Amino acid sequence: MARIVRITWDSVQVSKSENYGTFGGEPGKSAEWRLHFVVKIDGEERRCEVWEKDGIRDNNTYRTDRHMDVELDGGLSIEVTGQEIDDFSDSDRIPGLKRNHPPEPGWETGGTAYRKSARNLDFDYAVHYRIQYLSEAPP
Ligand SMILES: [Ca+2]
Ligand SMILES: [Ca+2]
Repeated sequence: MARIVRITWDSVQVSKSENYGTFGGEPGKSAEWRLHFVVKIDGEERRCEVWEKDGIRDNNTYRTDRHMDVELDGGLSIEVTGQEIDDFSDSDRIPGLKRNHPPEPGWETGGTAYRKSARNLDFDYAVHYRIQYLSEAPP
């Protein structure tokens, strides 16, 4: 029986939430974000949750506070993809991120915290998350 790991998505730290302005930019000063938090084993999706929030502004951190438990019966990786929602045109793609996670000693002792960022001309953000074992190591 493989061990169970918990991936806790703590927060999204937004440095640049959109390109605002009159010429083809987002109206106003805040944006509508939708992120997909994905956990994969051996490249196959095991868990996915959507986090949606309006009123996303530059230089703010937003709590996401959700977790996913998966059986670690292969190589763990995380992935985030997203869109910024627009009512009168196609939504904008928020740059995604992905990272492979070979097991680390810190997973045994309360978990290891990670930060992974992504950016392009219009968006810049980092996702903070933790990984820990929920079940004991086999004897
Ligand atoms: Ca937009
Ligand atoms: Ca928008």
